[in-house]
Amino acid sequence: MKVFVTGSTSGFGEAIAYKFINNGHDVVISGRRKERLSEISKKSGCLFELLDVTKKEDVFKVFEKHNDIDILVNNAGLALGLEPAHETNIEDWERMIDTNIKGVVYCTRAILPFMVKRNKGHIINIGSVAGSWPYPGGNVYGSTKAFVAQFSRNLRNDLFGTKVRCTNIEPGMANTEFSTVRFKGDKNRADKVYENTKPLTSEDIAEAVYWCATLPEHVNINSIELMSVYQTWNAFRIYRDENID
Ligand code: NDP
Ligand code: 8X3
Repeated sequence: MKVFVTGSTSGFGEAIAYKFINNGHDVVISGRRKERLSEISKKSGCLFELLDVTKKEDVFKVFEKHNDIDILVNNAGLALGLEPAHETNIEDWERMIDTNIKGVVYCTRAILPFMVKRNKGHIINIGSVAGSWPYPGGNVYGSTKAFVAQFSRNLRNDLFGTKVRCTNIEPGMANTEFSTVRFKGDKNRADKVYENTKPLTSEDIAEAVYWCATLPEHVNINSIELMSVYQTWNAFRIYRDENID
């Protein structure tokens, strides 16, 4: 199979790329950091494309070139900040929307006609538990992943009658560069997120992606939600007002 993974310079994307490479598949890795791409490419022999998924024309050009891919993994994404909505930076919100929503939409729209024409293909989106479960400071990040969940379901509906598959993988907390990016390079704050716990690993996510991709062609996994056993939901919070009348 030929697999294209967006955002494969670190974390899930890199592990997903290696999972397919190590199982003998052709992989195209991509992202914005050229040195990382060429390093991985040199080590593994895979192809790479320098690609910022927020750049619409570049995205369409890349998939015109790689129009024979069997699997697109829409993994590129990020969270920025954990402040309450009224204190956030609007540019952070815009970047999350541009990357996590528009990036997924551009890549999907660019490759989908080719997959439908071949009556073969699989779009695998990396959503998040944050798309289903709200948490303080999750505001726009969680909403972008809710978009990914509904977009994935709607895609399968439009693909009715074809063999093109669509899956949304929704992980919980995993230790990657995600929190360092979220806290704008504050590694100490990022490390605290994972202190004294055992989060999911990138390899756990790669395993789930690979399983979905290698099932018999009539099987479509709509979604998978996975979490470390060290993480669950929390109770509803009740605000107690001392001065309530
Ligand atoms: P990382 O920060 O390690 O990886 C993010 C990847 O996305 C990098 O390879 C980065 O590459 C790429 N990326 C970011 N912006 C762009 C862009 N504009 N164009 C192309 N590539 C881009 O984090 P994760 O591996 O954890 O994140 C991967 C996905 O998983 C994201 O969608 C995230 O929301 C999701 N997720 C993460 C969870 C976690 O707890 N870690 C849990 C649930 C979901 P580069 O900088 O080179 O462009
Ligand atoms: C990343 C997981 O819980 O930090 O999507 O939002 S979480």
